[in-house]
Order: sequence, then C-alpha cells, then structure tokens
Amino acid sequence: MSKIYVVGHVNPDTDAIASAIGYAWFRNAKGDGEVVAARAGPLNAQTAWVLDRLELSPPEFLADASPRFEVVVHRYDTVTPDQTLRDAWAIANRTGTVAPVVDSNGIPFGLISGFSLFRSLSNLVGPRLELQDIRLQELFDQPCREVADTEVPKFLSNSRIREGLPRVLREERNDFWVVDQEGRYVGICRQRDLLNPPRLQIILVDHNEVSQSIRSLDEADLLEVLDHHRVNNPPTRLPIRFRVDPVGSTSTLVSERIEDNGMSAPPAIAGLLLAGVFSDTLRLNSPTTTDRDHRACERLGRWAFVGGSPLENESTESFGEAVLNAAAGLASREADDVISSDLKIYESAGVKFGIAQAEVTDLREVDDHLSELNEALDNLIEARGLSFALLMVTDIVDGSSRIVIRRAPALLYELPYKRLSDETYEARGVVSRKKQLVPVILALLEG
Ligand SMILES: [Mn+2]
Repeated sequence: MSKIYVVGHVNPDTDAIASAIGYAWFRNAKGDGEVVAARAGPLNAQTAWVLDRLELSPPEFLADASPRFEVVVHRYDTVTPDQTLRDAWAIANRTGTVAPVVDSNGIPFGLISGFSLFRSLSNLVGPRLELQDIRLQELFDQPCREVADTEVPKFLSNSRIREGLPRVLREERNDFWVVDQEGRYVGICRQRDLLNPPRLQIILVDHNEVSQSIRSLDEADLLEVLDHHRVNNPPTRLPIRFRVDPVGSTSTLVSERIEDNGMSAPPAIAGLLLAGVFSDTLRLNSPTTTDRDHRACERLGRWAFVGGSPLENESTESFGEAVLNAAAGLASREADDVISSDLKIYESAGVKFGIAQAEVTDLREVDDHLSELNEALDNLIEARGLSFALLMVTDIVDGSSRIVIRRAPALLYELPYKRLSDETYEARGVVSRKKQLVPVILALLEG
C-alpha cells in the first residue's frame, strides 16, 4: 500500500501543522497503512515554538503533488566497472532487465542492457560473420566498463516525472538512472513506469480550496478532506470522505475523531492539537469558538497534562498563554514575513485577492510599521498578480483588528469598519478572518 500524505494549507499556521500531525498519527494508530504528515510551507514562529516545546519534529515539506522519480525507482543490485560481464549477467537475470554499473563512490558508470550488449557485440564482431571465431567465454570475460552504455540520462530522485518525460520519450533506451542530489546511485526507472506513475495519495486538513493547497493537486488522488473553512473544492474522480464543520479549529475535529474511535492521543500529540485549538480560537475567545472546541480542550488537556509529558507542569491557562505569546508581534519581523507567513489567496467574482493576518498584543505596533507594511502589500500584489491585498493585524489581548488595505476596489469602500486618517480600518471585535472578514469582503465583491 502506498504512502498517504496528510497536509494542511500553504503558509501553514499552528492548526494546519497540528491537525496534519495529529490526523496522520490517528490514521497510523488505527492501522490505515503508512500515513505521514506533511507541511505545505515553512513553519511560523508560533508553530516552531510549539513543536520545540513538545519535542516533536516538523513534518516533511511537500511543495506539490506531482509524482517524483523516487516513486518509480527500482533499487537494483550493482556491479563495479572492473567486474566482468559474467557478474552483470547474473544481476540482469534477477532484475529481468538491466545491470547497473556503479563505481566505488556510488556514482553511476553505465548500464548493461540489451541495448549496450548489442552495441558491444557489434563492435566486437564488426562486419565478420564467422561467429565461430569468438567464444562465449571471451565475451563474458570482458570488464563491464567495456560493455556498459555510459550515456544513459540521469534524473534526480526528487524531480518531477512530468518534467523529465519529454526527454524519456525522445530516447531509444528504456531504462534510466535515478540519482540523489550528490549524483549518487539511487536506482533505475523504466519508461513504462514513468508513463503511468502512481499518483500521490493526499488527505487535506484545515483547508479545501485549491488556491490554498500544495501545487499540482490535480495530479494526486484526493482521499479525504477534514476542515472548518468555507467550501470551494473542485470535483473529485471518486467519492471521498469530506468533513467540514463550523468549529473553531481542525485540531478540534481531529481530537473528536480520536475520541470517537475509543482512543487517546499520546501527550505530545495531544499538546500539539491543544495548541492548534488555542491558536485558531485565540484561546477559545474568537467568535468561531463552539462548545465542541471547549470540549476538545478538556479532552486534550486530560491527555496532555500528565506525568512524563513535556507539558507535565502546565495547565490549560499557562500553556494557552504561552502558545499565544509565541506568535511574534510585528517589531521583530520583516514586513514581507508578516505579510507572507499567514497569507491566504481567494478568488471570487473573477477577482483574485490576498488576506494576510498577523497577531500582536498592542495595535499601536501597526502605526510604527505602516509604511513598510504598505510597501510589502504592494509587492505582494505585483508578485502574485492580485487585484488587491489586505493585512488584518489582530490584537489577541483586546480582541480587535486593524485592517491595512492596498488597491482596494471601489466596492470595498463600503467596509463596515471605522476608516482612520492613515487609510487603515479599525475593526472592533473582529478577530476571525474566515468568519468575520472574508464573508464581508465576499458579500461586497459579489454584490
Ligand atoms: Mn484552522
């Protein structure tokens, strides 16, 4: 059974990482095969702090879902260039096709294949037809370096098959090297496997929109969605499990799934999911918070705050406060980082726009950094081809936001917030992008 990836949205926040790790743990523990968590981008400061606090490793980075050479590689046994063709023949008999000749540093030298054998034979025999002159023994005593085809193309194991395929199709050969970043032997891939590579198996958590997902999602098999955002998902080929509930965090849904199966998460995983709930709900204070999120915190706390846990001496209050404080303010970060680390791209009514969110403990930080933030938003609009972009700076203590907008279309002049002299908006009581800000913007754009 092939590996299944659980991955959250790009520009991952703590809930995206926590729900991916938590759900992958759950599916593994349930015995659903090899399920691994992935991340669609770099960790933000809060998530990095949480993982470190819980002594957990970050999930592996998955930039896109396009199949890579590594998924079709055969790690065949090898011979060295000085071994004889006899040794290579033994290997080719077992692989049923080729014998790779690899030097003592692990660097591919050449391939012994039907193609190379025929070529070397025709060199040996030339135009002579008196074949009785050459004994088979002599043929098999030749060193592999004489017989190997040394011009076989090499492909990096983590490069995309889609991009290598035109080259493969131009070749008369059927077998190719797969090498690592250092150019060392990883294995052999065959043309027929490259034409129809296995598709990546993907579970999306904490998002369902393609514009917020890893690239080339259409080249993967989508198995399941577990989320708490608005639905904007493309059609699938097969029926899939699709669960989107309006709760405060995807971590809440993961904890429910674990409990529903009569299981409990290990302390570090429970602590991570708890951080996911705290982060998304601003410690159960956001208007997105539901009773189910409160119950998730009780359940996760019961699993996390136990003897021997990294959170042994913490409580819901102390850990919640530490998680929120780990979200860096504006002062210590570059404006580009503030804009890009929690950015979501939306498309509606033919308009593509971005909304970034940052958390602070004092909204006066916005005044100190406004010109850099404006510039960073302008750069973002250019770089991503957006119509407009917003930054929502949320005061997690006071429960309010300041909204910085660049290139706002006329329709957005109707935003129901107080416009300040510096052209930013003061949005009292607004802390949730998905529940409070996005619906208002979509309503204005769609008329
Ligand atoms: Mn979330």
